[in-house]
Amino acid sequence: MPLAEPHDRLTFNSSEFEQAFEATVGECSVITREEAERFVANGFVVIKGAFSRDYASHVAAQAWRELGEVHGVDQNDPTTWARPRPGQGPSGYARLKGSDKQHQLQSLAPRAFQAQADLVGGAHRFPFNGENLKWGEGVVSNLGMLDDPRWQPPAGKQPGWHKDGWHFRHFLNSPEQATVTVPLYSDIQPMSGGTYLAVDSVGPVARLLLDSPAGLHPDSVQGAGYLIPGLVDQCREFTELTGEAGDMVLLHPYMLHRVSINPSTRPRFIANMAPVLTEPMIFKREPDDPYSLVELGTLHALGQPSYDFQQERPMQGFKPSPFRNEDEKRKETVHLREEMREFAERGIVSPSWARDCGYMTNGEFVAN
Ligand SMILES: O=C(O)CCC(=O)C(=O)O
Ligand SMILES: [Fe+2]
Repeated sequence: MPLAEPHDRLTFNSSEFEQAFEATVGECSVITREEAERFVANGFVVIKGAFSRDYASHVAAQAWRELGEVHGVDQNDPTTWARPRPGQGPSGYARLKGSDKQHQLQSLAPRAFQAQADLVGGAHRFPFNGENLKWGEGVVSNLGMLDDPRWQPPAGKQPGWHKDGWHFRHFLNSPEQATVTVPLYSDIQPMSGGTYLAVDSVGPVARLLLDSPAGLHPDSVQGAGYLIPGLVDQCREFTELTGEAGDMVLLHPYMLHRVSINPSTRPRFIANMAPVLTEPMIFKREPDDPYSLVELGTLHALGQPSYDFQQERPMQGFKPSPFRNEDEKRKETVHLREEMREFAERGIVSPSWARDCGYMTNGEFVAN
C-alpha cells in the first residue's frame, strides 16, 4: 500500500518551523534530509541496513530454536506453526526471550544507534549519552498461515490498535518512550505479518494530549483502551510495515499500530525497543537548542511552529496491566473509570463501533 505522495513532503508552511527543521537536520549524521522529512511528515521512517543481516540471521535462528524447544514448532512444517497460543490471534504469534545476552547498541550497530540519536536530537538526550542503550535478543514472531481467511487489509475499525507505553501516564512531552524502534530480523513483504500502522494518527493523538495536560491513564490507549476508537476514527491512511532483515523502523511514539494476521508462510521476526529520554520533550526551544525530529513531527502534526506545553500533573509510572494483582487491578479500574467519566463530560466519547471491536467504551457516562 504505497504512501500517498503529498504526505512524503512537509506541508506545514511556516518560516519558524522551516528554520527549526534546518537546524535539526544539520545535526543529523545518519538520517538524511529526505528521511527526516519523511519522518516528520509521516511519523515513521525505515532505516535501511541499520544492522547486519548476519546479526538478524543469528536472532532469527535462535527464535526458531526457542519456538521448537518451548512451543513444539517445526521450522520446516508450517502445519505446526500455530502451536503457540493455538486459535488465539495471529498464527505463530509468540514473544520469545531469545537469550540473556544484551548488546551495547553502539558497538553492535553504530548506524542503528546513531539513527535513533538523530531522531531524538542527539545521543546526549539519552541517559549516559546512550552508552547504556542495549538490544537484547528477544523476538516477536508472527509465523503465519497460508491464505489465513482472517486476513484483512489495515483499516480503522479493527481490534488491537494502540499507542505503546503501558507503564506511564501519557503526556504530550512524555520521556519514557522516545521512539518505537522496530528492528527487522526477517524480510517482510506485503501481506506477510508486518505491523499495521495508522499513518496519520500522530495528529489526533497529539491534539488529544495537548488538550489533556493532566495526561492519560496508560490503559486508555493500550489493550482495549476506550480512547483508541475515537482516535483511529480520525485516521484515513493505513499501511503495513515492510522491509528487509537488517532494517530498523523508527515510529513516532504516538503512532497507533496493531498486530496483523500473516496470510503467508513467510515467517516474520521483529522486536520492539523503547529507548527513554533523560528529560521530557520540549516544544518551545531556543534557537541554539535544536528540536528533535520527534518534537518537530509533533509540532508538524499540530500545525504549530512551537508550543509552550505545561503539564498539570506530575509524571507517573504504572505497573503494566497484565502484571497487576487483584487489588492493584481494582484500584486502577477505579482510577480509569474516573477518567472515563471526566472525558465523557468533556465530550470525548468512544464511538458506537468500539465495543464490537473489543474496546472499552465510556458511553455509559454520557448524560441522557
Ligand atoms: O507484533 C507486532 O506486529 C506489533 C507488536 C506491538 O505492537 C508491540 O509489541 O507493542
Ligand atoms: Fe505496540
